[in-house]
Amino acid sequence: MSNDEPAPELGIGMVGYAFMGAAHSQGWRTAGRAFDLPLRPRLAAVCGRDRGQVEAAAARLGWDAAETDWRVLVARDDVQLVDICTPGDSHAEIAVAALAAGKHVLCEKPLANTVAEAEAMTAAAQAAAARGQVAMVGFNYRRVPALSYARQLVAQGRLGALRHVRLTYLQDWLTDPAFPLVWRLRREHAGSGALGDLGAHLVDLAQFLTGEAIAGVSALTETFIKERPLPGSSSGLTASGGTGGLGAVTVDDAALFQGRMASGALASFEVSRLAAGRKNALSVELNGELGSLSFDLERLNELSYHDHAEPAPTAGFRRILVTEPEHPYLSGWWPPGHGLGYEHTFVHQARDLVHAIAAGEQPAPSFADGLRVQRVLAAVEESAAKNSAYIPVS
Ligand code: SOE
Repeated sequence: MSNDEPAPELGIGMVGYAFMGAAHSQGWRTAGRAFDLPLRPRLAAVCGRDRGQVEAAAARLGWDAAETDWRVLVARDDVQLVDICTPGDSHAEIAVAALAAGKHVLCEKPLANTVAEAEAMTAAAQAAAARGQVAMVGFNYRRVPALSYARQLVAQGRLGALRHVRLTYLQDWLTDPAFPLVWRLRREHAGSGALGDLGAHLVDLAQFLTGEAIAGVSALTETFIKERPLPGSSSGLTASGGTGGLGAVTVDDAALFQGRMASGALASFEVSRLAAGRKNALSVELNGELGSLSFDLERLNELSYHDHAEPAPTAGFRRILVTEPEHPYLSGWWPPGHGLGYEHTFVHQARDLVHAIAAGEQPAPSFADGLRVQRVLAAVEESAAKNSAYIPVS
């Protein structure tokens, strides 16, 4: 290809267009503008069940066409990658069919609602890899530059052996008992509650940042508000037109779990969607023999670093602004010091996936990584059901 020739197209077909669909659309639209990509993402078609709504979403989010049947979307010749942004109960069926049809797949987190589904998806992804296809899970927080940089520092040995890994993810959108029974509160659609929605991110981040597996867990989960108003219609975080009745909440509102990393470091996790005043508060702290790192998603351009070798009078956490061209992903953006936000994680996710496809390499996090997270989530639920018994993760 000469330098003047445009990069070949990569046709994207996306299923679902609510919050995550909008975030992924932003990623696909922007990745090729911020970064020099070997393939040009084309937003070929978006799919949803309601014709009027999916056409409106296509126009709003920048998709060339709209489909109402995901099987038709998967079969389209101009779709090479299927992006799954639906509730967890349809991930396995769509992903397995898309892989069988020869498509690359990006699937929103958590990979599935059960370990069995995640195993089937991982087997399908491994068979497809032999045919040159790739499959990735959308754990977007790996692509926050400060967290990506934190992983580099850990891998360089800057913290030495890890002792403690501490992660929390707190939101408050379910604090009001009048908040309706949206699909995220029903096990048959969401698999679990705060655990799968927020805890999946933490489990993935703990394993990503340390490069180690979680070896076992002991857990408590709680559903504080056991019934909620039935909505007329809902789409994840919003609902309208209630019927007046109440329905049972069949997932957890909050979960606490602790465990061991493979190296022996202790890990603790806390997730809730009833933490009044906390909006999207994801925090990470890693303590090692040589120092510590600390991160807060509400200040996502910053990473705090403590070097324990520094002399006591001036030692302490210092704030690194992760906004410089030397930091992960930053060279594609603004002049030094001009920060990024939540949406950029989806642009970075699209960028990394396009590079992997062009290079014929499997991207991370793979479906096998997603399966590992799923096994930890299952162990948390098993532990909670057995009075916090310690459950090893296979
Ligand atoms: C809702 O709790 C939610 O949108 C999660 O589903 C996302 O994964 C998280 O990034 C933000 O909060």
